[in-house]
Amino acid sequence: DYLKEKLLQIAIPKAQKVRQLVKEYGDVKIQDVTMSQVLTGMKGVVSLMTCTSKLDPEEGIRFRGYSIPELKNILPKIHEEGEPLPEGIFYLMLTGELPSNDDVRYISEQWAQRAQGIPPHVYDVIEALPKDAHPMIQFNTAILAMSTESQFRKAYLIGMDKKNYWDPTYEGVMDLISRLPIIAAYIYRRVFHQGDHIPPDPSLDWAGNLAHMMGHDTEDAKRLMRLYMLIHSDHEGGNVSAHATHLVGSALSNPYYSFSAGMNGLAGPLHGMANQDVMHWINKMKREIGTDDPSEAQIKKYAEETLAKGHVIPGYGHAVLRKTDPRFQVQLDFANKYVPYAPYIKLVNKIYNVVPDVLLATGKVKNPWPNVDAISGSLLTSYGITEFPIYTVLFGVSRALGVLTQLIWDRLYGLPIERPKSQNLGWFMDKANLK
Ligand code: CMX
Repeated sequence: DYLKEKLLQIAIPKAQKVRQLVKEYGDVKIQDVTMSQVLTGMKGVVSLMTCTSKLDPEEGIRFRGYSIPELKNILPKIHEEGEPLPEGIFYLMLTGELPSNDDVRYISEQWAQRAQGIPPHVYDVIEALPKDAHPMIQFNTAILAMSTESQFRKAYLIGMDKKNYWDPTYEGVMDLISRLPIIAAYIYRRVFHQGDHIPPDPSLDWAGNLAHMMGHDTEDAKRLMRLYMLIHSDHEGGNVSAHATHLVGSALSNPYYSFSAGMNGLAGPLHGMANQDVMHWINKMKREIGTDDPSEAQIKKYAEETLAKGHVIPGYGHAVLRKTDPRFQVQLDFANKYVPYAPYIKLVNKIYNVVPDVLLATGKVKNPWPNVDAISGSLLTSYGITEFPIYTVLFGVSRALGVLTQLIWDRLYGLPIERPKSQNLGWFMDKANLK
């Protein structure tokens, strides 16, 4: 596997640097941490090392230094006019280098081949769940069921040298990523299409195949799926899905356990489930107002009522971003280009015109702008993928690319178990001299 050899060559000097930093510069102070940072979700506390991507509050995400608009131009595509292949961003996050067409083809082929190894019991486990179990429950259960295939545990028990842990991690990650589209499509067809399954087409790319297996086999749907898989793939290391994957991986849990932990976090409404909740919020608004095409004044009132009830407006706000999410913008540009008259896209535009001011008026929301989830469901719906509960699963398939790449790097760096210190309320009160 030339990719593995290349990765090791890149990683050896970097791992040495990490060891050197710990040994020779371990006492260098990097930050002061305040009471409020700890008590409000550790925002801004630098406590993780993640190399796959970096999030700037104003500019948004960069993957190994490249923004989304840049990647749209430089990553390999199937068609000139099409979207980059997610295989390319995986290669970039893994190696730190831009892939050639051959590199992308190699990964496509690797994944197509490895995808064939899903053990039959995984389908039995999915089938044992009620059809109306949320697709994220089915997805995560399948991920855990697939961990019977983990090579990491076997290698660990045999007594592998810890320097080599990255190797079975890499193998598990490649297997797992290759299989996620099949699992996601299986769940989709099981729940929403009477179990009428569509076999993979090994000649297709990873994201194109997902659209194909879901039954959305047009070139347009495949193009959308490539974009979706590209932009959801990573968002730095501190978000819940990335951090949970990293944390559980630090106990040397295998890639399946680690990714499953991340997916449990993605299923929360403040994180990945927001893409489904946005659609519920929009549809409830249409029902309550009694029209499919509410005015901006009506949307404003509905948004204010949402806040008055003590609910969040899904799809808006962010723990780090302080501007419109470029992942929102790139989807809006895509929608305005290909499906400008789609009713849900028109609604997304109208909501964007009024909700930021409603949130700003609260005086407490730090970021009133839309995030990735404010539009992704409306875009999928406009392409006929109308079953909202599958949206977070699609997010999860994509998120695997970043968090699992970082997991390989965690093992290449030889990072130890994560164990921050906790204190009780009394300790914090003492620090503040509060009785
Ligand atoms: N609607 C209503 N209130 C909001 C809000 C929103 N969209 N965004 C923030 N707030 C509120 C917070 O709930 C908090 O209220 P309290 O002080 O009463 O607890 C206050 O504003 C300050 O919060 P913040 O510092 O601006 O935001 P946080 O970092 O705490 O939370 C996030 C970030 C994303 C959880 C929050 O903006 C939110 O709940 N948004 C809606 C859910 C959503 O879209 N999540 C998806 C994020 C992207 C992703 O991970 O997929």
